[in-house]
Parts: sequence; structure tokens; C-alpha cells
Amino acid sequence: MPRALITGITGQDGLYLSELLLSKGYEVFGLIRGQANPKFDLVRQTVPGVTLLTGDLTDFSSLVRALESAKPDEVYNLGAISFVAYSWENAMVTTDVTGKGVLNMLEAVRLYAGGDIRKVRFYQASSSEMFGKVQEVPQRESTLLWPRSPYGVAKVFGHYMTINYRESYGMHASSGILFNHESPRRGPEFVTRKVSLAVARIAAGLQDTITLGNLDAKRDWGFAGDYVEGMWRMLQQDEPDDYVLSTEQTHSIRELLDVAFDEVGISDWSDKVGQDPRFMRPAEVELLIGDSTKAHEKLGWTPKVTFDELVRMMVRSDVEALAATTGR
Ligand code: F7E
Repeated sequence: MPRALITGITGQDGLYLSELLLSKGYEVFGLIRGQANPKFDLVRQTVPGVTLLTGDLTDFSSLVRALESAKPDEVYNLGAISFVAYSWENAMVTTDVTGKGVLNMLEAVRLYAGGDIRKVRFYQASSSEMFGKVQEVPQRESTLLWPRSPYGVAKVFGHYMTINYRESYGMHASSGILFNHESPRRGPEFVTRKVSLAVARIAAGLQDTITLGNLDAKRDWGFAGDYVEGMWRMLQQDEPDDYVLSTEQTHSIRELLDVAFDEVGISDWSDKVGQDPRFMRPAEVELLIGDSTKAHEKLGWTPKVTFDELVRMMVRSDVEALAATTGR
């Protein structure tokens, strides 16, 4: 039975990846942070088959301990401070966790593997946010990185450190450059879930409006459940490499609003959406669209859920959850 250790187990990707690996017969271990983590119960209920180990990406010895008890064949490093807007206000802790945390994990894996460096395969969750001020459209593995946020800078560090461990030590370390991926399990601070939650509440008559930031920003949004399949496929290759995972389509926040409101029968949302500079960013990534040709050709990976299906799935899920709790 193969064994996997996942950091960032409490996030949407950690949960979907756990379900995927459990369905493939893996023994799955998840690293979870801190005392009385409020997400303990969520993980236990959603993926009861996962064994939780406490540890922190900034605490090197806790990573070594986790590796020694999980004895993994595969390590998926999904843990990060992942909210881009937060990273300007908290640049140092973002750097420590999202950037230096990758080095801690790589070094812990290297020491754990000892003389047999290929004993453990490593996946690093890199991000399209690394492209930032895009130097090429669409963006692919070879596109010059130009991050526009402390989060993006930290991810670039982790990405190059992963490549460095591959090249310096021969580690089976792969980096997945994932474009935005969403689901009903997405945190409410991210724009897709913020919109799906608000639309459900507006449809139920529980609130009148939603306040957002830049409505012209564009993203290449896919479904998180499809993307974790790509992560797994990367680690099944004989040789490690870097891959872009994306839908190859981009949509604006306005289009997101069109589909989300349409799902509850509202065609004109102009009086329901406000804007506030509080939700604008000091530097914006205007046009993200990925080229996943390499992932299609080498991994046989293609995303299945379209943008329209994704947004409707998220709104429906929030409408149903609201109906279950409020009866509306
Ligand atoms: O913003 C605009 C905002 O916070 C998307 C993370 O998973 O994907 C995610 O990062 C866009 C931005 O995600 C609001 O300005 C407008 O242009 O949902 P988001 P993100 O920053 O793209 C990448 C790939 C990651 O790696 C990250 O970890 O939406 N926007 N109005 C807004 N965004 C938010 N959050 N809230 C608003 O009110």
C-alpha cells in the first residue's frame, strides 16, 4: 500500500487529494498545525481515513518527525499562507511559511531519504501568481516569472528551490504551476466563494448587496477536484518535471457575477454589486491564462469541469447549505 504525506490537509486541495489517494488504496497522512486547530473536525469528518500528524512548515523538527512516522513514498507540499491580499499586510510570515516552508520540507525529505534520494517523491504546489506581470500570453512552464505580490515572490522561491533540489541532489521533485482552482470547499475570502455565498444569501433575501474590489481582473478558473488528479499524475512519472495546470480560458469577475446570479434567476446584478477600495490590491495581476499543452501531452491530464459548471456548482452548494440551516 503506497503511503502519502500531505501538508495543507485542511484546504480544499488537501481534502480532494486525500479522497483521491484513499480511493486509490493509499495510506494517507496529513500534517495539521497547532493546538486546537478549528479545522481538525472538518478534516476528520470529511476524510476520516486520513491519519493526522501535528506539525508546522516553519518548524523543521516537526517535519522530520512527521516524515518518520508517515514513512511516505510521496509528499505533497500544499501547505501555505495562500490568500494573496493578506500577503501585503503580512509579508514576513507569508515568506516564512509559503517560501521558507518549502525549503524546510525539501531539506527534511532529503535528510529522511538518506542515501536513497529517490525513496520519496515530492510535489510542490507552485502557483500562476508567480507570473504576475505577465511576460507572455498564455503562460507556460518557460514563461519568465514576474511576481506582483509577497505571496507570489514566496512561491517563486519555493518553485526554484524545488528545481534546485531536483538538479542538485537528483530528488524526484516536481512543481505544479496551478492556475486558480475553486470548489464548494473554497475558503470564503477568495472571490469565487465570496460571490457564491453572497448570491445564495441574496437569493434567500438575507442580504441585499455584495461589495467587491476590481471587477475587471481576469482569471483562469478550474475545478480543484480536477487539479489534484494532475498533482498525482506528476508524481507517477518516471522523471520529475514542472507542469502548468489550467483550463486555457480566462474570465473576468464580471463574467463570474453573470453566471453566479444567473444560477438564482437574476439577470441584472448592477444594483446588487458595490465596489470598495478595501478589496483592491496594491498591484494586480490583470490577465492570467495558462497553456497546459505539456500536461495534456505528458500526463494525459485535461480538466473536465467548465467555468460555467464550476460557478453553478458552487452557487448551488451554497444555496442548498443555506436552505438546510435556515429553511430558506
Ligand atoms: O482573487 C479579484 C482580485 O483572492 C481573484 C489563490 O488560491 O489563486 C488564488 O489567488 C481576483 C483578484 O484569488 C475581490 O483582485 C475582486 O484579481 O480569489 P482571489 P487569487 O488572488 O487569484 C492563485 C493561483 C493562488 O495561488 C492563490 O493562493 O479577484 N477580486 N474583488 C477580489 N478578490 C477577493 N478575494 N475579494 C474581492 O472582494
